Amino acid sequence: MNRYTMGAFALVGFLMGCGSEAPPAPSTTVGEVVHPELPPLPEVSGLTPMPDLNPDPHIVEVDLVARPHAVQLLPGQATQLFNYNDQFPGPLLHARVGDRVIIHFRNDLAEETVIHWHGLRISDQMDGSPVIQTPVQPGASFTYDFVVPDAGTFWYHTHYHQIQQLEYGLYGALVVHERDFPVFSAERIFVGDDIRLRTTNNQISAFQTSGPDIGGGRVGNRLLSNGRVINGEDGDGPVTFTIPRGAIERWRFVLATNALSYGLRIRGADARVISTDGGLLPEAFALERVEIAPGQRYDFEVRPQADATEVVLEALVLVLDENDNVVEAPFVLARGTIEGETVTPEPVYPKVSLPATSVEAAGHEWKLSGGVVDGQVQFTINGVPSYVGEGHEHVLLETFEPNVPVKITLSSNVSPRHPFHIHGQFFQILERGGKPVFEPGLRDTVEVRGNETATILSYFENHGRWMVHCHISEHSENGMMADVQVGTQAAGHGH
Ligand SMILES: [Cu+2]
Repeated sequence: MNRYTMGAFALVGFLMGCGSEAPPAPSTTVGEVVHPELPPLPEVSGLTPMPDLNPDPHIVEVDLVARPHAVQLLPGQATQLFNYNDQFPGPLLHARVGDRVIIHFRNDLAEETVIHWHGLRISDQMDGSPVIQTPVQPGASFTYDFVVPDAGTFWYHTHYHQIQQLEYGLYGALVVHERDFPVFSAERIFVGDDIRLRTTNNQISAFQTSGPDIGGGRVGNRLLSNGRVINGEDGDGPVTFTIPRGAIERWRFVLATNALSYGLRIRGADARVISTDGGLLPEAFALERVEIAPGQRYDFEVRPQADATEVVLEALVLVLDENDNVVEAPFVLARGTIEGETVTPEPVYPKVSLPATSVEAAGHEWKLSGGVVDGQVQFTINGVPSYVGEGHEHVLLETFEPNVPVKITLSSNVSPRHPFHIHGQFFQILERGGKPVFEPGLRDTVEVRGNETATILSYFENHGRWMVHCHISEHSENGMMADVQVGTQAAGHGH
């Protein structure tokens, strides 16, 4: 992959411009609360979990600190990052659906920050919105405290000066297991990211305020898999492990890039998609590859093929070849060498049904656009730039009745793609360009491709004031971010 030069990603980036929870367990004695004996959560390999400080099996209580941290990404100088608990990616937050999660967060950065729990349908007070939560000052603490309502693969990340703080490494993965989770021979998690490093000293290169980085979002010159550099001969290479023949594994994948979308492919195994952003699917499906945009997640069921010697997880990424043509190149994120044998009972998936999609639903349109205003690139939703720079004021785009289905057509008349995220809610993707698509499962993020439309359906089940924005930080922080109100409950502004 060495022939793909630094800067190639950046240029290409610019050119391209309910749940799975089971019913509550029956109580054996009338009038008495009985906690059923729950099996311990399986290990999720790939990231170090946060130590749980609370002995109560239904409470996960952890310490989390954000601070500068140097990581040896490449030979030579260590790269100065911002990390959670001195880990890159941040430590794995691991819970079971219905658990109370308490995070004692301390900000040891020299700048303000907040944490967003991406995909969790919790209270808006705990969602990390800078409109609701006064950002945590340097040296200050904040306790996030919520019950996790849905099982799935989620993540947590800064929602403050996200262009820089996300690139600097303030993110981690969050796994919520189903109450009756399917049992696999192993579970693994992989977090994909990219980062732009100076070739001279391995430090994060300067942030641009105009040009391609803003137009299409900042794209790196290095690809990361669980914090390891995977491209270039000086990188660490993919995550490696062994996998026995006969294994049935669950692989979870989170894409934490600022702007870069991947194709994902698994070679050497029969792989099926079993879960999307919002948890397990009613029915798994096999595809040669799936597309994933910044912020989205997939879980795969992975069975090594009889004649294979390795199982490989690949990212398919657009790059420039030596003739400056845009081509797609595969990058190996993870490599499992097939070794030994095992017998794995068939995993038993809980029954999942999704909210109905063939329903009468009011149709709304959110127009995603952008242009240059007074020499400055500005992105808009329905013609209005909501959030620009330092002012944490969000336009209230819409008010929705809770539990009433709404169809929203996100239409883009500009060339860059917009992975659009709705906080605190799930939705399903119905159509692209007015035509039905097969993109099953609950989502909290949908990629709206350049000059295209995508139609989603949401029931807006979670009361509160919620951010809606492009997940390309360069777009959201230059205008493409607003709020919606669900129900009439006051959001209780922190300012
Ligand atoms: Cu965007």
